[in-house]
Amino acid sequence: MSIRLPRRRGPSSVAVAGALAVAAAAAFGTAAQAHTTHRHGSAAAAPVVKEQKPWGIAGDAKAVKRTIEIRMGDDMRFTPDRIEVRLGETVRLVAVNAGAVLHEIVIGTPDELAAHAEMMKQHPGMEHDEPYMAHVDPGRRGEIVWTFNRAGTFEFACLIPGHFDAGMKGTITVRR
Ligand SMILES: [Cu+2]
Repeated sequence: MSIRLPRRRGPSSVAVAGALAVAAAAAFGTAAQAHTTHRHGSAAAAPVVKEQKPWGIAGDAKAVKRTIEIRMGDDMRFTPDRIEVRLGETVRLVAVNAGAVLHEIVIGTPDELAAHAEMMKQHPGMEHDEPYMAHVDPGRRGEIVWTFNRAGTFEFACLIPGHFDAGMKGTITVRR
């Protein structure tokens, strides 16, 4: 398919300005969406953007071979608080909120999680949604489908102010 465009000697400033406006609008649209689409477990949400992270990449539900249920309680504990996966394994993490308050599970490196927790303290109303996290209302369950394609020791944590400091975290070991 070919589209004929009128010949130009160079990019007209109008065209450039227009392109920039479109790009800016797209960027703002994405940001706005990221801050309003918050509810997890709604599988009908926008398609997951697969971005490689040091702790893996968003997984395909079809590739899931194992489901691990993790209970979250108001005692600020995850049960189990240690999980082991094989390098390359795609796992469905089902976070069950057995408590009476909101909890979340976020996967990352220890440094990344600590920095994120600090940011949440400074911006208490902050809402975010990434394929490596799930926010779970009391009595509900949330899911993360994640491919652990990087070996190492990672963590999962609840970054809600107070919860992280109370030690609400666990360890994920990815073995070769
Ligand atoms: Cu929590």
